Amino acid sequence: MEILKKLISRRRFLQVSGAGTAAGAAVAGSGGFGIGQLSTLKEAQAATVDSNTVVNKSICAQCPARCGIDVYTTNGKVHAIYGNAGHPIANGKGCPKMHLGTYILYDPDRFKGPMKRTNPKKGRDEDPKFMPISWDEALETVADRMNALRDKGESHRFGLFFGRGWGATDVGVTLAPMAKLYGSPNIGIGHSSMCSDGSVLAKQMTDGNASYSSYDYRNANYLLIFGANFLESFRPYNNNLQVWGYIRGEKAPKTHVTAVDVHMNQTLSASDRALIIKPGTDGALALAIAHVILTEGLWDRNFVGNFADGQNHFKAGEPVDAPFDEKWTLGLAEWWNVELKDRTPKWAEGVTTIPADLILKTAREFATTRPAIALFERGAHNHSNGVLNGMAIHSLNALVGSLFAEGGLAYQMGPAYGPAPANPDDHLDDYAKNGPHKAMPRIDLKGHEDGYMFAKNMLQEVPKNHLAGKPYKMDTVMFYMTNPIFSSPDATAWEKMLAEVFVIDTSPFPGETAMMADLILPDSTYLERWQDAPTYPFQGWPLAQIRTPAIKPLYDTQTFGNTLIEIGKRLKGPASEYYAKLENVENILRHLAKGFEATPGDNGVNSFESWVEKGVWYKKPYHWRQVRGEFFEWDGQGWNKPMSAEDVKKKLLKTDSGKFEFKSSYLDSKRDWVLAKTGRDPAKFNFPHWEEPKYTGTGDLHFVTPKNALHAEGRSANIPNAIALMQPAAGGRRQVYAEVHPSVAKAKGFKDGDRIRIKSTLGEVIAIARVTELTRPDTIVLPFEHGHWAHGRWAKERGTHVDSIIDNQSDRISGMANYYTGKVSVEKA
Ligand SMILES: Nc1nc2c(c(=O)[nH]1)N[C@H]1C(S)=C(S)[C@@H](COP(=O)(O)OP(=O)(O)OC[C@H]3O[C@@H](n4cnc5c(=O)[nH]c(N)nc54)[C@H](O)[C@@H]3O)O[C@H]1N2
Ligand SMILES: Nc1nc2c(c(=O)[nH]1)N[C@H]1C(S)=C(S)[C@@H](COP(=O)(O)OP(=O)(O)OC[C@H]3O[C@@H](n4cnc5c(=O)[nH]c(N)nc54)[C@H](O)[C@@H]3O)O[C@H]1N2
Ligand code: SF4
Ligand SMILES: [Mo]
Repeated sequence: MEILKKLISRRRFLQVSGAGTAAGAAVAGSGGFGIGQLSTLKEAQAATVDSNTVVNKSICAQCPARCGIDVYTTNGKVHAIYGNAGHPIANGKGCPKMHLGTYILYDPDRFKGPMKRTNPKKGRDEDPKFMPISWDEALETVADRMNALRDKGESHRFGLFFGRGWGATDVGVTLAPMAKLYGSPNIGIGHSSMCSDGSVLAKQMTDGNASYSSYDYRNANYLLIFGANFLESFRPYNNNLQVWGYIRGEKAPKTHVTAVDVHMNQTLSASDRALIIKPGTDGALALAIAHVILTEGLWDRNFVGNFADGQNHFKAGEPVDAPFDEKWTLGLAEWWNVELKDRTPKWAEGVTTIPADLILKTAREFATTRPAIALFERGAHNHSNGVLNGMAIHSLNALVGSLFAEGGLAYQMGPAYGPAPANPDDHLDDYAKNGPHKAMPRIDLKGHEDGYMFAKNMLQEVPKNHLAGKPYKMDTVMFYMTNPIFSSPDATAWEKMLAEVFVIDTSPFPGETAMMADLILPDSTYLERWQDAPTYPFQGWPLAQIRTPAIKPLYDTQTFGNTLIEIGKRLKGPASEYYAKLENVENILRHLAKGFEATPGDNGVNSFESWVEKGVWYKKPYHWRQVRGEFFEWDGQGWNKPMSAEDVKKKLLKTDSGKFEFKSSYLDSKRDWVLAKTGRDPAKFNFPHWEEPKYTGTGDLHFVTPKNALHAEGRSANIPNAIALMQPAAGGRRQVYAEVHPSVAKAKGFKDGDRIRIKSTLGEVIAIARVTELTRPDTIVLPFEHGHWAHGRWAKERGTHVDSIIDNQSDRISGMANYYTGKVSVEKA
């Protein structure tokens, strides 16, 4: 603490003596307003000196981009947030949400301390009648329940569900080990199957990396974007805006962009070519592009290889039997024979509604404007055929040789963290090692034959399984940064479950989960807490940022990591020793930072203190590179060290074959299960191939409910500013509109601004129509995040809760929830 105090006073000193610099940095971050334009420099300096302003480094929490921020606090009040100029993702800049953090901190509806429910009845219309209690009582209550369940041999009936996990202090070192130490398969069910597991699994199936990709956009000459909203949501949004300015402005040659979506979002309107596709059919488009690349001989011979005789034998409609010498890929000729030979642009036009000539042009451009990247996200994989679509799209990267290449895509390296203060394996008792929980499946049936063998998580399945008692009933469930009762498909199913079990919420805000909770253990908001966060995949080289509290918690709240440590200390047996050794979040951070001593960051960060001061540790470059079909490792000077095939397999192409697999060995590893559950053709089930999506519902319109720039997942609905700025493309103000095509409005007899009723098999909702040609005639687009029945005064009962009418159907392979695959009908309300 001494060091910290010193640090803070040193920072204050710097601010006072160098006021011009601090103000200057802030001005640069705000987008180029000179202070002189607002007031004289003298006045500005005087104001800064008098105001006793402290700037703390932290991390924005409103989306997974994890931008480094400078938090300005004057006389104990946080009043401004700018991008951290020394942070490689933010670069001193912010997206439109960054500054809204002050509204989160000062949200008048925040919980003020721990509370227990006194009304035993639960439901939307039941006031929980929360009563304030002490932290001690709150923590004891949780530990007592956990200990009692364990005494009965029922520890699996305690679950901990989480959404946005940040890093070691809230998940890696605190939450995840609890599963082992206490003994429950349900500790640590994440929300990834409601988020973007479709892309993670598609990568795992083909190149063996269960991860999102990192991208080298600045050196790419072509971007082909499928169902990822690059300029409104795709990660890291703030940096995407910056990179876009460069690749579409300064860079010569300008990077060409073709974007594929179901409506004209901001990404499509800013691209060179916008392809408006029928929902669920991106795989067909990607297969046709692959078809053209092969028939026209445009594949990368260095990476993929070639026919033994050097001729191109890929001819539409004809199988090949000429020998093909593959280099870093597996199964190309077989893929052609079982699938690609018939996937002509003409065929794809019939499936996708995109004209064949545009498909042909896109394919030729993509393959000849290298380096080229094909990227995709939720739009492409939120369907029953999602993993197949993803595999087809990612295969395009292999065909043009973009994997691990300059201007291509790779995977993220982890930070050089030091070891945690304790090792869970040293604190396991006999129950932890051999208890009855060991034989229990997870409540979400992840990895179970009756469930989802390949899935990472299946949070959306929990209420269904619990209510059916299959595999069993839960007793106590705790939530960290997830609110599936609002955000999962068939969200209302959670209401029935949460009415039956003991619910613990850790949200600082009165969300829907909290309204069903028996106990509230409120987290401090992100501007009040210590926390670490390694980056989400960015440019491959490692980067780890730190949250430092800008102010002391305003209320009687506690950082979630510390809450878990305090619960852990109260558990019976050696688990408590583990948590006692962790001490607290700040201590964990100090241990992590020890790793930086041996590996100082490029910005000089080599200790806890310097990490706190700079807010980020990072170390360039990315260690590996593929150049014209050869792989090299960084040797300290350059990518000079040639890699052996075994090395490539171990570090980069982590499949059974050590190659990019068009023919997936990972999918083949559960062949019988896949065939039984999907009914797929045994000849092609493990190749990227076309399968009709299973649309849910019986209506005549596709229902698509994406994010927009002012969404902070489901978390920002109580921010009045964000509401005011909603949906700029469609002209929203305080309202969120349902975008409907004029032909639909005409046929159904309503006009722009009318209230409409949207009906699915699960129910109906009311929305306000924005009649626009920017959306397909067969699709209605209504952004997510609104229509809360709790979550604060501005969030409540404003807008439409879309997830209450979205069916709970998942991709059988990835487990990804099929958010964008429902069919609805609309009528004038
Ligand atoms: N502003 C903002 N940014 C965010 C977030 C946020 O809440 N707000 N959340 C973050 C999170 S958690 C995630 S997972 C990412 C997700 O980032 P994205 O995947 O970019 O987000 P979505 O809006 O879910 O979907 C992207 C697009 O898919 C389109 N789409 C729907 N169906 C189809 C289809 O069948 N084919 C095609 N081609 N397109 C289709 C939608 O119209 C939408 O424009 O965003 C992150 N960034
Ligand atoms: N229709 C439709 N549905 C979607 C999506 C979509 O695009 N369309 N997007 C999907 C995606 S990509 C995702 S990732 C999920 C996100 O959905 P969730 O996993 O539910 O995550 P959030 O909506 O961010 O909600 C997290 C909850 O955490 C609480 N919270 C906020 N701040 C804090 C904090 O500092 N500490 C703690 N302990 N709690 C906090 C809030 O009460 C909030 O309700 O939604 C999915 N649902
Ligand atoms: S991109 Fe995400 S993390 Fe970065 S400033 Fe915007 S909301 Fe915050
Ligand atoms: Mo997500």
